[in-house]
Amino acid sequence: MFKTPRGLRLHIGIFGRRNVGKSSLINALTRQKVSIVSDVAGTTTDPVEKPMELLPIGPVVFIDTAGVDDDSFLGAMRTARTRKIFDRTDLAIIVTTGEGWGTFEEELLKEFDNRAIPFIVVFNKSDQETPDSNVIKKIKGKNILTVCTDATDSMGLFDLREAIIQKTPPDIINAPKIISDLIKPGELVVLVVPIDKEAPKGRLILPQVQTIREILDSNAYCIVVKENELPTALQGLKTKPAIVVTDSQAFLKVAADTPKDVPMTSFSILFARVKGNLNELVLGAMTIDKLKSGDRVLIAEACTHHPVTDDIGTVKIPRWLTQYVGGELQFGHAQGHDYPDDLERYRLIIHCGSCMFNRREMLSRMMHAKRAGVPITNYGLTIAYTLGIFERALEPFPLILEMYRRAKKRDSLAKAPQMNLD
Ligand SMILES: Nc1nc2c(ncn2[C@@H]2O[C@H](COP(=O)(O)OP(=O)(O)OP(=O)(O)O)[C@@H](O)[C@H]2O)c(=O)[nH]1
Ligand code: SF4
Ligand SMILES: [Mg+2]
Repeated sequence: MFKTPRGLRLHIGIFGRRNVGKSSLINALTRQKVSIVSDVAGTTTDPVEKPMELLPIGPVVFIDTAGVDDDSFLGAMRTARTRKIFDRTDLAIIVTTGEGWGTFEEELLKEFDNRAIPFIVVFNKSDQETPDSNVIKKIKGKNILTVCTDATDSMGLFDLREAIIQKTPPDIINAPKIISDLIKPGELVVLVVPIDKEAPKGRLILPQVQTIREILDSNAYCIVVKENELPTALQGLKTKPAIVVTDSQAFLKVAADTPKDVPMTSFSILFARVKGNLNELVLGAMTIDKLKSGDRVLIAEACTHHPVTDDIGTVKIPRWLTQYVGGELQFGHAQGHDYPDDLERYRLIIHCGSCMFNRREMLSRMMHAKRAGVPITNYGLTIAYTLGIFERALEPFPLILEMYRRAKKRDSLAKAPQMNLD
């Protein structure tokens, strides 16, 4: 059966103290025994993910978490893991019981408020405990949506589903466009896909497939070529393409082979708009000019594959960056959902296109970077910058190009020696 990739699903995280019935709720919502339920506090130790279709929202993934109030050593490790789930939660469900509301739940509210994550409060075990009326009054005063459930008897689940639909963030329903705002119906797009050692066997990767799908949805059409076939393919065309999109590893060759009047960019720059914030990532790339020998650079990749020879994250980007800076840099690497807590150590973070992540996880990473005062950019922008084709790669986005030019001007004015007016 066809499965929607996780990066495109609404991530619903279920949080709360131990034993309040988080796992029982997930099992009741999905009508499956996804998580082990027991009356022993601390039963769920590792996050459990359950993808399902929740109409009318569509594909979602429920994430069951370990109880967060455990203060033993092992509990602290669980807590750290559960915290990481905050980073990818689009919608949170805080589970408590009638008599269980306390400072811990208030802390969860604060955390979600700070992160602008919408949430619902569920009073579970309502067959045993009635929520304290003062607590209900206080929560409702804050305009928080509450639901009472009995997970053992599936009571209140209809209300909970309704609440989830009501609280689903609109950017999930109206996800940012990959390419459809850059093309018109009937136009042609040329996609350049190198088939090298990193290419998976027998298939294309997700960003390429999603881009093709959106071109088709826009009633436009595309051709897909390897970088060496691009000149022949362009020569054979009767119509000029609306845009050429390349894997950023072939950027330099594709920039040279694409006529100057045809806009050109990379998949990872297109995805910076979908998964993160292109403006900020463009400004982040400007830090490359400020890097000095000895600076630490973090390279973060959402995939957890073993590096291949000439791997983009571990070999190519470090090599291009070192050549550009003209001195040795210190590189740190993060893979999958792991992301260092001590970001302050780094001068710059360079992230992959994060097609495997949901948008929230990339935005959370950008938020952590901002809080630590560390600029962040992505692979495609870094490659374009170090190869001297940054402006060319931003031409399809005139407003962002304009913003970049203004920021560059400000930087060079700040660097210029001040005139002595005495
Ligand atoms: N009476 C009643 N019991 C419930 C309800 N929901 C869960 N339980 C029981 O409460 C106990 C704990 O349920 P779990 O679903 O394992 O709780 P949890 O929050 O996942 O617990 P941890 O994984 O330890 O954090 C089990 O014995 C459940 O059968 C409910 O609505 N009513
Ligand atoms: S490394 Fe990043 S951009 Fe590349 S396929 Fe994996 S998640 Fe997607
Ligand atoms: Mg559990």
